[in-house]
Amino acid sequence: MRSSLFAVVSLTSLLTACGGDSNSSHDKDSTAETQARYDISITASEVSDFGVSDITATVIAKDGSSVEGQTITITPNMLMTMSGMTHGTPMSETELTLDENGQATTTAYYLMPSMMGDNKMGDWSMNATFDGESVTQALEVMKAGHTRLSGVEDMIMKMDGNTEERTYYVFTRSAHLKNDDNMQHISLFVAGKESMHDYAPIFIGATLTSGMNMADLSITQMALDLCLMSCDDESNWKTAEASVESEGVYSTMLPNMMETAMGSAHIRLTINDEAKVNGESTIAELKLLSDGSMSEHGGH
Ligand SMILES: [Cu+2]
Repeated sequence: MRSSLFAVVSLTSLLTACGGDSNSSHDKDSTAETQARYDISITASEVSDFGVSDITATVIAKDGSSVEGQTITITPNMLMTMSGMTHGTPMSETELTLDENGQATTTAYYLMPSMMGDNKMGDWSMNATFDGESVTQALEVMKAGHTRLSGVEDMIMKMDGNTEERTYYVFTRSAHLKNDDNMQHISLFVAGKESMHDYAPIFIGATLTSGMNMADLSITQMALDLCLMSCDDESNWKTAEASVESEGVYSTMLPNMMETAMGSAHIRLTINDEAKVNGESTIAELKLLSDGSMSEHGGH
């Protein structure tokens, strides 16, 4: 079964997530080369049905010295085939601390797949910069998907000097059925747009910096609510809990969706007491179960 809802969500993100500013300050050398002092490499886990992949960077100093505790910067980039524009994508972290093996791992939440059906959308790459040296690794992103909600008074500055309602993106990390309680354990990630190249995890204590008139948005209240059915009844809404380990990650439990034959939930997002909107509504649909429809974006 194919989900028409998800097709709409994906198309919306294609048209609007990537149609904005084109001027990027992102002009790194795109060749994967390593200069004298370090071997830097990037590996990615398989991209999930919802466009989530772990990215691991490894730095080896050629003189054998330790790089533990030093910072590496990871920058995602998509070069759009049609427009030639570039944009980034939400990441759990972009400034990472290397461990004793010279490794650090972050998570990418992709806004778009490389291919949609037979149509090439663009080329994804991941850049790692460490101590003045950098490597860019091309990546295939076979699947992507998210739900968008927008600010109302919550506006950001664009590069052309205009403003736009800030966009928030909700990604499905996982939705596992645990048979001991017959509940679907849901894990989500929420990011907010700062610019085409900067997307920040959303959590209480975060400060967004690209507000209108350079005003910061310090997040002091945030609620991500989910409801599976009978959502006119407020008691059927549940507020997801923030992870203590990972910024922007939220989890909750919902009734077994296999039994309810529903692959998506209704969601609401409130930040600093402003309900984010989906057109006229404050409720959006978030796909939680993969029905295989995303694999059509595979291409090869
Ligand atoms: Cu794109």
